[in-house]
Amino acid sequence: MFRLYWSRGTGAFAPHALLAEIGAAFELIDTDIRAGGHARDDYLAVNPRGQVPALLLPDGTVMTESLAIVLQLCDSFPEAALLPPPGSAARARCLRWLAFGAVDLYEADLRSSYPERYTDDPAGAEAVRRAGCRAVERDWRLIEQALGDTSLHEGEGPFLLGGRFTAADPYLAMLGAWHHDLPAFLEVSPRAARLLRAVAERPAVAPLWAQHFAHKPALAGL
Ligand SMILES: N[C@@H](CCC(=O)N[C@@H](CS)C(=O)NCC(=O)O)C(=O)O
Repeated sequence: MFRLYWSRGTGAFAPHALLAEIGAAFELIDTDIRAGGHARDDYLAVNPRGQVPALLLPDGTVMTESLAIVLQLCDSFPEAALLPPPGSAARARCLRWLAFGAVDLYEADLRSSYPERYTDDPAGAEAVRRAGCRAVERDWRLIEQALGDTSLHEGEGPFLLGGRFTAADPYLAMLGAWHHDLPAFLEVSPRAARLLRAVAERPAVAPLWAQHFAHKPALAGL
């Protein structure tokens, strides 16, 4: 049994969505970051960095880092085919945009959400936040372009690989749901909006999409 330490609307969404897609047995452990659950000693013993998500594998191994968790789940359930075969161009595209999301865009989101952590000058926090928002917007322009590249597409469809759902899709959709200006973002990014909608509507994901993001009115009209 997997144990996912989660909090609503956080980086726990991507592993949560994949566990649901796979149909794996898992238990959710609420680590509500709004209530400081990530800073409690019992959680710091799991992830000393005090961030969610964390995943306890069935053998008791602790994993942190959303990207690593996603890749571990893909490897552990090859029959779910959540990534194309190793070495393929299609897998390369998924890995490229997963890493871009986890390393560049996630970090830009954190700068816009926690600007005070990125400067020791309290007066500079607002400028850090604005720069983080600009980086988020720049990164989404690149993803919007990538979603329009149909050279590797398997059929018409909304996902990074066209009609084929992969682990990259819930990861990117999660990052999209965090955008600091959702109405404007969805307006100027029709392909991203379509991706978010398609992920949100997947039968296995829909209930947990609501668990994570129902509090965001701008996502209601996807
Ligand atoms: N690199 C980490 C980042 C995790 C992260 O920053 N999680 C946020 C929620 S999305 C968090 O725990 N924030 C609480 C805090 O940093 O105090 C990952 O990909 O898992």
